[in-house]
Amino acid sequence: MEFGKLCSWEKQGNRVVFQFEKRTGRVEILTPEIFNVFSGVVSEEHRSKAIEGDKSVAVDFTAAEADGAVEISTNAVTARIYDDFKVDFYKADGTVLCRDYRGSRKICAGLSDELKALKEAEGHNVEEQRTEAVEVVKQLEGDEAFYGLGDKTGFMDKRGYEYVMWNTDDPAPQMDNFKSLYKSIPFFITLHKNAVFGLFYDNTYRSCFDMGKESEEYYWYGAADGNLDYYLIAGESMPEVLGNYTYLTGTVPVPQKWTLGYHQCRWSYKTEAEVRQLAADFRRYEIPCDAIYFDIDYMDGYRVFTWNKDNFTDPDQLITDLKEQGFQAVTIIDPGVKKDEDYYVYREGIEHDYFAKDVNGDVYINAVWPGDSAFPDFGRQEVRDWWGEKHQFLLDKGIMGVWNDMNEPASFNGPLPDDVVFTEEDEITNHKWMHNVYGHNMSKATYQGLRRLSDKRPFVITRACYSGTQKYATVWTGDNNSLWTHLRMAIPQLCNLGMSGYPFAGTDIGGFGSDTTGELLVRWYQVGCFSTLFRNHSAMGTRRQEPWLFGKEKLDIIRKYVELRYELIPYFYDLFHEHLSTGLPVMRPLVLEYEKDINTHNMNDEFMIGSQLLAAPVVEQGATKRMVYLPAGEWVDYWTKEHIAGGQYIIRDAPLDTCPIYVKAGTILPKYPVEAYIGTKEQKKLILEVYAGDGEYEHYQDDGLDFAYEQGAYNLYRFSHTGNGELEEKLLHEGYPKYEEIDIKYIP
Ligand code: MIG
Repeated sequence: MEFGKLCSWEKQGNRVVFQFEKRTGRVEILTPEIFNVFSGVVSEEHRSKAIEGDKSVAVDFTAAEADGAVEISTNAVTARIYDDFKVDFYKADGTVLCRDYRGSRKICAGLSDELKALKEAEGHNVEEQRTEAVEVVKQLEGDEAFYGLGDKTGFMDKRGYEYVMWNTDDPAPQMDNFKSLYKSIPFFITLHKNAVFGLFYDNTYRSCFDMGKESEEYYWYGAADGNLDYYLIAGESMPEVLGNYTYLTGTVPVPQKWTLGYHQCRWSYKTEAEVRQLAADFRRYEIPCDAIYFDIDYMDGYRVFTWNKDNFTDPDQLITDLKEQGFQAVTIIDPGVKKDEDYYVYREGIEHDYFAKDVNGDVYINAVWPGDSAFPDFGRQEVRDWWGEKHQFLLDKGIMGVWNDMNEPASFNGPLPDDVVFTEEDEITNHKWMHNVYGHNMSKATYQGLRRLSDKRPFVITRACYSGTQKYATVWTGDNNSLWTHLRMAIPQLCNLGMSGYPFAGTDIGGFGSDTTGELLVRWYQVGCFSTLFRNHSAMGTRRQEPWLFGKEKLDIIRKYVELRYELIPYFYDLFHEHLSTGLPVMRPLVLEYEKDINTHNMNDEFMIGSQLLAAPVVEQGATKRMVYLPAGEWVDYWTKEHIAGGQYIIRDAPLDTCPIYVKAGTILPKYPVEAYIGTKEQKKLILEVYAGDGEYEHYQDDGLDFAYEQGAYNLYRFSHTGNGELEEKLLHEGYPKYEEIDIKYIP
């Protein structure tokens, strides 16, 4: 994209429009802290899937020429725009946020002479540049750390790595060198010594994020096509930046309470007898559990919205019985619709022209689980509406959640060609444009369908998504393996999802592919009980990994952590309520809470739950002790109740039954008594653990089920104490039956 010299500029409402020699560009001021940089290629206006509605507010800003640039200022941010549409951003006090790089990129800039010579010998032109249609190169000021970017492999700080946004289903073990996974969330937060900010590149084409791998001088973003369309998101702290990002792209609605319980999955529980046995085993071994999953084998020949009547003679009765025992059923739904003239979903899709086409105008067919299949063109509202209505079939059976898989979209006969015809609302376009939002549009269709057809809060889980899908679906990280490296990776992966607007997420506990061990499984539960989606899942052909299959000692430990999760459900629920107004995740990397403390900047094996609990799980085979970093402040060991000063590393015993957990002094921690399941019943008793110190806590209570809270059917309590164990209670909002009992436990 070449712009050339700046010829003229003018203010138009909340935009400043620039005429360069070769192209126009503009800067739009949405809020004092959110600036958009835009130049149209495929459209003159934004075509955002992530941002819904107009997010701009009335902002006072100035625009004037100064020192060879046009300077745009709000009370929080100054942008300076130069020739070639170079843009530099500063805080109001003049601190640099980020500046466009003025040199030209060199693919081998980061290589030693030796490596360059090697590359040349291999036939590479070492001076050659790999350029993209849309490219933004930012100068590295020196000490940047990068967070976010969704579900990418590796560690918390993404500095020095390169990633590709192209939703990908790759069954190989996902290691640090993987550039793309299932999700495309083109947003990251940059932290440097004096400032923090976010960049959100809202373009759905295949894109590259080089976070300072190619060079020590710059980091760059490039997209294969589409508009130059990105947001500089400022804020005084990481939480503020994240709050501004979720202001733009949305937050996760408060979920049904039972979804925060424990979920059991397997590819697949294949027969009615097997499912009944599973349910009975949970109650027999006294492992609390709220959800049982039906993977692809429940269907008739993998035809979505059908049921296999050979293996499940009476699914309606089965689901009713499960519900009576406190289990909610969740079914998988893939996007591929089997090409079969005798199958109603395929026939309807053909009749109404709902499927993607090839360039010749024929329905595009590729193979997935059902064999040859057609792909719904979810970019159109009428297709989403149709798909949504199809869920009546599942709701009639009492299904409480829908699990969307394979929606990258994955395909068995090679990838979908770039030119497969898809629609973006009213515009005919192609796979290249729509690939990364296929899962987004499918999740939206599912969410909206469930919302229309039922009064309950929709529970949708998706594997593929884009920025903004958090409004419609929970996510899991796809096909990990039963590897210690993957248990270790779960922490940065989930924390970075949280930093990308996805607080509701989980990994397959125990590992999906390959065989787990008892020790690995136990350690995985000790991480998983703190992840918001708490689900054990494993692949066909691998060793089974239900909690009771590894002997009594391990079963007892697993029960201890599942029970801990059930005690903490009101805390998790409160954190979702808090997320609504702040955008903050539930599971948090330490850096989000303590960004000024450099020890936290690339901490990959500890995390916070909210701002009050810190977990330091063991993620190394054989380890029975671990080093724990406690940030400044006073902490209480959750197990021994010993007080420990923060701002230091300590060594904690961590035999197999111990996941070190610390509570901030003064915490008021809400708990429920442990039960076999949360289900849809009312909680009558609240326990408050009050830790010595002083503190304040807001607790939210509603029916955990439907949307009555929108009409005020909820309670909001504020509890506070000043150290003597006396608790003060204030009801900030009353609209729901109060607890019959609040049990206060003072912990000195
Ligand atoms: O090609 O439905 O990630 O969770 O069990 C594999 C079968 C298809 C991939 C999902 C996994 C699920 C499996 N699916």
